[in-house]
Amino acid sequence: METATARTTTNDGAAIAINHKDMANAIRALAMDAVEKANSGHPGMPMGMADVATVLFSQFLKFDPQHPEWPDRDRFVLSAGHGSMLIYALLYLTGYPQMTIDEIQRFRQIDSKTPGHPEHGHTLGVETTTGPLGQGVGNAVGMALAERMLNARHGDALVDHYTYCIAGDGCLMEGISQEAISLAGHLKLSKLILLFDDNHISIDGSTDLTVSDDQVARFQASGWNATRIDGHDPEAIAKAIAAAKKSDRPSMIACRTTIGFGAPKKAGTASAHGSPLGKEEIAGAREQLGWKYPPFEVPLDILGAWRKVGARGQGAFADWTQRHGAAASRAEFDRTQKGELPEGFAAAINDIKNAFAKEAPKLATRQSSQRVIDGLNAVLPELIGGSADLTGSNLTKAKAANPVKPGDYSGGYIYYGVREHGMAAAMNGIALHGGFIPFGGTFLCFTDYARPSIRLSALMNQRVVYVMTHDSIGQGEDGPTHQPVEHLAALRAIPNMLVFRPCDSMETAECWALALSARNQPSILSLTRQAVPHLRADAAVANHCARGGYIIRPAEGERKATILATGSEVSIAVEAQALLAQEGIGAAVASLPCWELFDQQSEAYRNEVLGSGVRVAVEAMVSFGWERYLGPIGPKGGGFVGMTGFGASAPGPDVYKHFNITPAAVAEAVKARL
Ligand SMILES: Cc1ncc(C[n+]2csc(CCOP(=O)(O)OP(=O)(O)O)c2C)c(N)n1
Ligand SMILES: [Mg+2]
Repeated sequence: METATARTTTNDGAAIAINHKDMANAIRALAMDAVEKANSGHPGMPMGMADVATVLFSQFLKFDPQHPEWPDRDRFVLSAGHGSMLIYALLYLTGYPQMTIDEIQRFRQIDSKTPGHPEHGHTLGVETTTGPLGQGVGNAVGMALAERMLNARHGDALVDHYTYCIAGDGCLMEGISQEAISLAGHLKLSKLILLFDDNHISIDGSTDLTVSDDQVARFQASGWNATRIDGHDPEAIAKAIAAAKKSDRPSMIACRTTIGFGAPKKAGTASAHGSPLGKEEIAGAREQLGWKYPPFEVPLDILGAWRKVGARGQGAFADWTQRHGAAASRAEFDRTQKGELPEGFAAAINDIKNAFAKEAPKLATRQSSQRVIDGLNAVLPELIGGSADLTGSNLTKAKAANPVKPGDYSGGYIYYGVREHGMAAAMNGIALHGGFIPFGGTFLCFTDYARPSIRLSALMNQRVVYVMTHDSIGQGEDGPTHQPVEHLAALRAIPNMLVFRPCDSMETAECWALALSARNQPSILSLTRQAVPHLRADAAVANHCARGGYIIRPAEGERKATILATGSEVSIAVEAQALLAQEGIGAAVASLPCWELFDQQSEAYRNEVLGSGVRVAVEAMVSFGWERYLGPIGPKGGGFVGMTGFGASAPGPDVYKHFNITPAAVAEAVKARL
């Protein structure tokens, strides 16, 4: 490898010469030493991509370690999250105050800032949690789109930055990458630059074993600008990035690299991928790289050069701060950056609820949701809707919302196409970027297609709202492929996720309000295709759903039983209550639109809602999870009326009858236990 000299500029614009090779080797040494000390981790990728990262950070990336949350910073996404030591080394070297050499030495240990894979919200400077391969590519697309959308609202003075993403062979093999790449190409996200770690190696060995794609041609086919370079040649890297920045399309740079670059025996092989190199190999690498220093020691001149790189952004940050101070839209910009809801939000929700209370409409909850979306459109401009090609079914588009188009990002509605996984990952990116609250629709059944990203919304504490309609066998004719039965249980199992299943228009408005108010949590809104009766007779003000569950119909006379239900089955419970009342049996109906919120209530409140008598639940899903409220389910235990297997194709009401999810069945289940 040549000893190239990269040029960078200091804060005051003076050019300084720094030794590229030493700077890149500092990354390599920290990566191999940290993995060795932890006796666990992935040295190969950081060692291979050290040259690319050094050029990117020292010459291009706009960032300021003192202000890691600067809204107009360039975003750097390490999609190949197993190479976490790459970003940790960069954060340390460029001087993020939190990332000390101690933290590098505590790589992969409890409570360190250097967990096995980069975790957003845990380590400053980590823009998104990566590790599940391909996710970062989808996040980067969302970030690049958010940048353009925010730019359309606030102009170049406040928003004008790039999104860089490092992705490996694995990321590009994952299906999600195709959805993301295709969407980015279509939308012409020209400020998105993907650096492909083209090292021909993954865990099983050479990528020849598994993939023959021409990646450059593949990206070009999706409307990207794509080139191939030597990923160890700093000048080629710099030239390619500079060209990419000028492109009118998103850019992919295939950087041909050697995994574990510098390791005498393991370089270029899968054995450099995911385990410590070992003492002998590390000693050999030190020699080969010309790195004479002990573990975790970066000599002052090299560290100093890196710290100058870290200081490069100070001037740009100061300039931005001035522009921000003078910006006409500053208040709105700051509010949406903080993620605060506007003053008019509560009033808008109340208006919607008042209208529902007055009309008492018999609507599908997806239709009620459409009314909420329309009602919030003017008040909540940061709300960015979308659907994975089911706009007319999910009813996610506000009538007044304009679509986001290639080159025109002023709209508030994204036609994601049939790309559920890509949509969810992009929504994570939009939420992470800041300035917006994304929501997107598909059928509840197809949360499976987006689940890995949904899980990451929860893990990253991101406010992403999943509008999931056609939420049961009530969907009808499309049959069991389209009828969710296990999905609510699976979604309720995700920590930090709010799963809402409102029963009527009033609850739909309340659940939307709760989802939007949950600053650090994603939400699922599980909504019906079919019309449901209006059940809530009360005036609008109190949000009953805020407690997750409540008595929607008290028992007439002595309360011998409680019927628990969610969503479309609450009306079945109410009918069952009437059947029981005819026989003099008092039963209360509890609506449980959000288990997670209900479980946070006091034991006394929960006991009051659940009742001390017979408990029977009705939900057109499998019973999995209901034991927590019913105790053991069985003839002598709690009753459950719902699904035990997959659904069937027929008109919705017929399917309910076929599976015996009826008021009579619920009433029978109560009586059998009295
Ligand atoms: C979705 C997903 N599947 C599997 C893995 C396990 N895994 C981690 S790295 C890796 C190989 C990735 O190959 P590549 O991106 O080429 O990384 P390199 O070996 O070049 O560092 C695999 C299969 C993962 N992290 N995420
Ligand atoms: Mg690879």
